[in-house]
Amino acid sequence: MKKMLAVLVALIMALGLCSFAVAEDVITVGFAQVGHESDWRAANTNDYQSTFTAENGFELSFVDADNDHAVQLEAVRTFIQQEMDYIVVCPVQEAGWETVLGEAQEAGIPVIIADRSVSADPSLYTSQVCTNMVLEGEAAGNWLAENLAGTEANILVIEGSVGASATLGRTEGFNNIAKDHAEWKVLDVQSGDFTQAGGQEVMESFIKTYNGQFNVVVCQNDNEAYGAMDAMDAAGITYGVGGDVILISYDATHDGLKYTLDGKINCNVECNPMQATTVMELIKKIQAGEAYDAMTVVPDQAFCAPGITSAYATTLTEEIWAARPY
Ligand code: GZL
Repeated sequence: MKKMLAVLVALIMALGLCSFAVAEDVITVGFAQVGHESDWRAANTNDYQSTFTAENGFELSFVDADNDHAVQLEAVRTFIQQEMDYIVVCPVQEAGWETVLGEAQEAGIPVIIADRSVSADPSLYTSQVCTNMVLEGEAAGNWLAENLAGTEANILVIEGSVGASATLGRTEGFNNIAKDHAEWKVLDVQSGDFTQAGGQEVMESFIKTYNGQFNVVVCQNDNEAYGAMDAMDAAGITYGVGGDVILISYDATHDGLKYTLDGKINCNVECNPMQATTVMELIKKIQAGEAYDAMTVVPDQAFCAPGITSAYATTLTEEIWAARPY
């Protein structure tokens, strides 16, 4: 009896130690997300929450900053106090990161900047995983130049959130192409804050001022494009393939590409939100003391509506759309 009891105790101890050992091995990650402003953001958040799981050896502490830079800074400071193993930030805005990144560095916590960029010196953070927003803007500009083939363009731009690298990069890239086209005129630029409500509000305001004067609308994400479509529908303005207005969008989300497939959006430039696995592999390399890249760029592509052939965008088909990962 005593022998059986001893074996039982040893077994419980072993299991106990085992679970303690597992607890020791969990990597804690503090994740300060931009917010919940768009379908793209939802896909990005879902990707992190389904990647940084206990099964994969992680414990994810998630903060939705609701597009507020101050909330995001506070979240990072909390992660520092909680002594997270790693901190991942999708920065609401480029500016204002030097101090808190210095605090994380002082605390010896690696910080990975993901999705968007910060203007702080790269020596202040460990690594970056992102897409190339300037190339995304140039892809939209090149597709438009190809599609217009020298004809005039009077362009309205609904930008993303003010100060976000996605906004700054897409605008820079598009203007890199626009500057070579004297036949193009950008009539106005306003921020729609990457939301559908913002896109609709700005488009309604544009229609009041520029109705009948514009033939291109560039929305810096799909949700803004949905809002712009609602506003143009209400004003009886036709857009898309065969419409009076060429509509360009970014993100190439599931619904954004459905509108592209249906010819409502002429060109949709992808920005890949599925970045969590890349971030996880990076963390594993750092954890194992292996070499890692200072920057990893997640590849993008552009799509255009059926019936449009392009050297700068893939003509969308039902099959391509059905096979998309998000
Ligand atoms: C781009 C990302 C942008 C998306 C928007 O990398 O930061 O923020 O284009 C999202 O949909 O709100």
